[in-house]
Amino acid sequence: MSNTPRRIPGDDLGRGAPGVAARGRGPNRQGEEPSQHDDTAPSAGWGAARSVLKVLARTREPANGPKAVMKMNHENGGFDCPGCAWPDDIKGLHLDVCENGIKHVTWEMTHKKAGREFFAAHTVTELSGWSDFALEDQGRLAEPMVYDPATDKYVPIGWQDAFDLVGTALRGLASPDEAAFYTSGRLSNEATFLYQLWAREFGTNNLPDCSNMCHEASGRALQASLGTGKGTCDIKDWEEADLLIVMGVNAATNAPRMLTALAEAYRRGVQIVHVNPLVEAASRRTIVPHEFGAMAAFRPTDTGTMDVQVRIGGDLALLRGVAKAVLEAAEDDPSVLDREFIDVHSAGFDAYRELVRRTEWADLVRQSAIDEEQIRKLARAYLRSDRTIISWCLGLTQQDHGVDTVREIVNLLMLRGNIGREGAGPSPVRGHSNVQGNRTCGIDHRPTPQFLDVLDEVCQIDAPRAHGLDTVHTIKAMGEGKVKVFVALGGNFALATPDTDATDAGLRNTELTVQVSTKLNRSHLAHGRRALILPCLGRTEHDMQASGEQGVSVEDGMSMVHISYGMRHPVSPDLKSECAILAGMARATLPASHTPWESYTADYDRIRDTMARVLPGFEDFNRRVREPLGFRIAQPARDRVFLTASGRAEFHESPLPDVVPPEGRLVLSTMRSHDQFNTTIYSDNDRYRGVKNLRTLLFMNREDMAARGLGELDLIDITSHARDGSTRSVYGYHVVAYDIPRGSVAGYMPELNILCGLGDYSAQSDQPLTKHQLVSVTASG
Ligand SMILES: Nc1nc2c(c(=O)[nH]1)N[C@H]1C(S)=C(S)[C@@H](COP(=O)(O)OP(=O)(O)OC[C@H]3O[C@@H](n4cnc5c(=O)[nH]c(N)nc54)[C@H](O)[C@@H]3O)O[C@H]1N2
Ligand SMILES: Nc1nc2c(c(=O)[nH]1)N[C@H]1C(S)=C(S)[C@@H](COP(=O)(O)OP(=O)(O)OC[C@H]3O[C@@H](n4cnc5c(=O)[nH]c(N)nc54)[C@H](O)[C@@H]3O)O[C@H]1N2
Ligand SMILES: [Mo]
Repeated sequence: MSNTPRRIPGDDLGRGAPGVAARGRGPNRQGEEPSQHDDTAPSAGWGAARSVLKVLARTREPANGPKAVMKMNHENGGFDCPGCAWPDDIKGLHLDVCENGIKHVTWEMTHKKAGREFFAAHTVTELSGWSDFALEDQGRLAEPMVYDPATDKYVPIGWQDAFDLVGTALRGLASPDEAAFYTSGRLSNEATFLYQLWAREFGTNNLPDCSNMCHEASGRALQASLGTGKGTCDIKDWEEADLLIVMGVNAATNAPRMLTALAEAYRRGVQIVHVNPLVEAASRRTIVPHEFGAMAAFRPTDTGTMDVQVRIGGDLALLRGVAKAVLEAAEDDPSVLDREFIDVHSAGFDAYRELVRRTEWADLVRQSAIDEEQIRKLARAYLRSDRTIISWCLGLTQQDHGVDTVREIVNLLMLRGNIGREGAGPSPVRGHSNVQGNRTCGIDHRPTPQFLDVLDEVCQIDAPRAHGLDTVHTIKAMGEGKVKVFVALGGNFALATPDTDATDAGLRNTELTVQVSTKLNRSHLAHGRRALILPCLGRTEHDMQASGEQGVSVEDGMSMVHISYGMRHPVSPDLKSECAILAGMARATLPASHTPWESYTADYDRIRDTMARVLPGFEDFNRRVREPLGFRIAQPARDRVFLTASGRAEFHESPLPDVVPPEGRLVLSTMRSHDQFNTTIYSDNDRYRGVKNLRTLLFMNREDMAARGLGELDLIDITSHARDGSTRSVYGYHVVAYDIPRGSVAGYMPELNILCGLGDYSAQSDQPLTKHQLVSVTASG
């Protein structure tokens, strides 16, 4: 094993930056022509500045915006960026922020308000015709509203009346399982704990959440392989690794602060490999996000990384190919394997080795779309490395075989003992800023009996043991009339979920929908027979309760828990905190409850005291959460303690999935543009991919275009072919030539969710297959 990390020359596997030659054709949603622009060129720093300034101007926050930015992700007294879950810089950077975090925060900080006058002026039917951009652009929701069927408008309602309406509806159900309680990954740990306590004390585990669409596969795989649902790395490991393999993530857009880690790694000469059907911006340029203050200094550099352009769904085959090359090398030189790790800490190695031996190179090449020599080159990089981190996001998880792929990551890492030591391990890139904390604090439709036993004992409740509904099955149950009350703490269920039409029909089929939100969105318009909009404080706003100002805690993607305080006056006096709203609804539902809902609301330290008794790793929560940078939840797997049935890390033998599309079909992956946060669209541009004023597009390989007689920006219709034989179509999209493997195409969520049939979800994770839809494409007739 070499101790000197070597850098792989950039031109090894990369195939050049993507080029988009866009000619204007047809107006887009905002009435402008789609066009090409040059912000993909290495002066993108100014593009970022322009993009941020536009958002600041639109939210009328040019003065307060920068002040808020200075307080983001600060170790003392700041608030946690509500954007992504990348950890804060442990060296206490003065400006640990990024372009997209700034957009996200200023979006929440707008002074514009959608109050009673707004709702009096528009029927729900009229609003349903508005664009999603226009809905959120009305500003912050300002007071509780209830739907009035007589006028088809939302009208004001007092907070207590709203709580009573929820309580009466829930108590009127034949069974608590006729209600579902959705969470988006923004909810604080304290609100999360109250939410699941309310649902379970009421009597159901129907707790669908955005993880069901996001990293459910990672959680299940890591749990099975390592006995932990989370990654084992922390940010220090990222600083010590000598090989970083980054799979299925668009880091420059979706975890921009990861670029700081990548830039530092690059400077240290670390090998960086990006595995992605698209060559994304992070592999081409290193833009250090916290240098936002000196925008002109944004440093576009050639990162000199290796790009492996795998076909959509081909990651498992690629990983297995690397494992095959490693095991072949071990035949000559057994020391390339970490025998000690394998013998002492793992189980199942011999069966795995035999499976890999039996798998033919030809199949691995065909399924990954990467030739054998390229796979061997990646394997050589792995063999040269002493400390490897493999990181991944949605490109791997939103697949039929997402669990198997993540388990294959662990298999590969284990071969060379890259688990539970410094600078090495599996490191998923989590999504929403607190999506990991939501799971830690009890949002789980499949809770373990151990968790429920402790919850019952500490909180004196009798939680149900039966598993509840996840996101896909909640939609089905609403459609069948089995779920009659739908409560959402944040998020935009109507748009974020697959099969937009089925979700819409499901929501409309309920007795009551309750949306706790900050901004108007589609989920307020796709509502039940009765409907409530309950506006809450955002993370940037002061939260005053009876005992004084409150902070809430969050957990980042690397298990660090810290406290976050607001920094400005609430946009409206009629807002309540998420904890207060939850406590109000819970009391109205459970009038005789012994849970001290009112006392919890008065002082969140009391919620944390209870959490400290229920949640492993949260001992002494109130003190530790107030330490600078907070505390890290202990990770047994990091210390090679594996809480699996065998007490060892488990090798897994998964079959090689067939991901090659049949003749005439293509595989569609849906993803985010640079200017959106999930269902919130900031503009119709996708700067790093060189697209302007266009979202209804499909990125396609030139040869696949030629085979269909399509020219650049031609109008196309896309039809998806679901596994149950049903088809769904969108019309009048534009095809954009792109550097993407043949047979693979990509476009944007949430517009393309309409194509994702509700029945198309993974048997391994129940995740919707939003990165793997079989489609056919024809010129628009
Ligand atoms: N600015 C911003 N930040 C965000 C979000 C946002 O919307 N905007 N969303 C947050 C959330 S909730 C999440 S979960 C994360 C999502 O972060 P990402 O996972 O980066 O999200 P996507 O935009 O869906 O991009 C998926 C990436 O996977 C690649 N890909 C697609 N199919 C495959 C495949 O089969 N194999 C491989 N190897 N790659 C593939 C795509 O080309 C793309 O680069 O980001 C979080 N951060
Ligand atoms: N086709 C396709 N579909 C996907 C994906 C994909 O890659 N492809 N990705 C999936 C993934 S990874 C995810 S995480 C989901 C995202 O699904 P969600 O989390 O449901 O959607 P968001 O767009 O993040 O939710 C935005 C809304 O949250 C509300 N909000 C914002 N801040 C706050 C707050 O502080 N408190 C409260 N209560 N509300 C707030 C606002 O009203 C805003 O309109 O989408 C999934 N859907
Ligand atoms: Mo996510």
